[in-house]
Amino acid sequence: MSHNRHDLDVLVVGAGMSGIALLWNLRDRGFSVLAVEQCDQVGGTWYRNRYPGARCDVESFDYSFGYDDELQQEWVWSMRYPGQREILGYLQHVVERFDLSQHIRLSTRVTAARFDDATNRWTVELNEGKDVVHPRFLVMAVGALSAPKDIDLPGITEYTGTVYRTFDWPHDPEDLAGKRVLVVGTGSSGAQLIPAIAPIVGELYVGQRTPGFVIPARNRDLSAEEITAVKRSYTERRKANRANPSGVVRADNATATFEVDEQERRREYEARWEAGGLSFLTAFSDVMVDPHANAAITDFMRDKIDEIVDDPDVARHLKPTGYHLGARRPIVATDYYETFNRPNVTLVDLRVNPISTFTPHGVRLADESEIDLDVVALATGFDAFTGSFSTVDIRGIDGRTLAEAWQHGPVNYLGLAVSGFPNMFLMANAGSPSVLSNMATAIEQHVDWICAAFEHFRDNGVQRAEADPDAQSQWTTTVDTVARMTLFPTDGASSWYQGTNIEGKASSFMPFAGGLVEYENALLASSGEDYAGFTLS
Ligand code: NA7
Repeated sequence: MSHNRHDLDVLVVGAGMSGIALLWNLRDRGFSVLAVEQCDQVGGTWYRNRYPGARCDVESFDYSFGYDDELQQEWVWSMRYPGQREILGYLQHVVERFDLSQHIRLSTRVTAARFDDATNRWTVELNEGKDVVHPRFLVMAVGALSAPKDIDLPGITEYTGTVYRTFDWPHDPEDLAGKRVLVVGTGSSGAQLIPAIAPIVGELYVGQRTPGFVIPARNRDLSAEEITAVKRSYTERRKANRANPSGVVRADNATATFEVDEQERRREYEARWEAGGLSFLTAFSDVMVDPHANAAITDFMRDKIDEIVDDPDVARHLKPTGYHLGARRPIVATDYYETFNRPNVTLVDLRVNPISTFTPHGVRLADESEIDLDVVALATGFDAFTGSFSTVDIRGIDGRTLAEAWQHGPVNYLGLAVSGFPNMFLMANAGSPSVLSNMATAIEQHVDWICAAFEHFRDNGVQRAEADPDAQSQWTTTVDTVARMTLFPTDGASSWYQGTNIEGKASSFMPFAGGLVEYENALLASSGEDYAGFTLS
């Protein structure tokens, strides 16, 4: 597809879930729009993270688009939680069905982008300058979790066996049957991978540094009746999701933890543990704000670990301590704790016995013990939020780099725009609810706002929209203040929410913790006042 290089309205960077949604909606509003994607296929996160067990922790019905009723009526999800392949199939279907691929360039990386003060357009270099485009608007739909954390394991380059990473698991991995495998990392990715491969591999070693709080998913097939019932009221369901702080209707409990007695408390925890999924976190209204309430629910989880895991010593090492449930991303997985009862699974507590070095054939631990390995699988996480921006040389007014503007953290206005970088917008990343909510709903919210804003700009001849520095610093303070009202930023344990999982990264609580509803109010307060906080010209 060719674009006249100077009449491109919008360049969308990334064709994952957010890029596809934005491209589709802008195209339908008559904008000339191009999406570029560095991978050779669309799907972003759901194309790359194809490790065994990869699955979303938001239910299928809600982790999808509501823009087209025929689509949501016709598409059939198979399970309560969608697996990676099914989500990818869905996104590919959307691209095909709505004829979007003619607006997408695959295997195309944005390597540099510079704002041109004279023309109020961006000059964007694709694939190291092999091509250049000049869009009016640049929208970074690059994903909050798309840049992997650098490998920081001693001696890993000495190791001669296979190394896989969850974030770009190969298309044709070797058969793991009977192999000796070490998984490093027990966040969401590790906790999904571990139970998925344990029944296949010969020996599985789980290298755990910080134990996570793992909530059972209780995944299952969806029944025809359930599917029909949801489809009958899909529009209302989407509306209700949008009106919920987490972007999805969950069985929130308005009662506080200590308003009920011990027995009632246990009953509530138990019911939610059995139901599975993230509504466990909303068992009581104060779980994420009152440390005592949080301690009560985590005591329940530690008891569950004791109940499930046969070996008391293994159970002890699996129990998280020293940080609050929710302060690090809560994990939803299937048969996680049960997996440690398998005879071929060994927990290696890296806090007690750290990796001394990898060797050509395996790994040596601090106690001098050696483990021979065929495969090392790294589930070591991401340089969240800012990581996907740091590989692009983005320059705003006077050539100032985004890296410089963000040296103390990803400051922005409303999670949408950065002062000094006119006509650049962010999709579902730092400064907005993004990862703290159902991403599909967060994306929809941003798509709506950006589409309406661009239409307003088009109708009013606005060629340049820039966040005001004051509005930006106020929003940055708001993001910080709101986070401090919760237990999110309270803990010593490293968390990608705060950048503390990456050595040397500026630490700040990056997503907006106030929920989608408060956030929507802030968005409307700006757009309703002729885009207050932006200078339009
Ligand atoms: P996470 O949640 O950041 O988990 C990464 C894990 O890897 C975590 O357990 C880390 O331990 C561990 N890790 C990282 N580096 C090391 C080293 N050097 N040695 C040992 N262990 C290490 O990433 P995920 O991919 O699991 O999940 C990211 C999000 O994707 C998830 O929350 C969903 O939203 C989807 P640590 O905690 O640092 O002690």
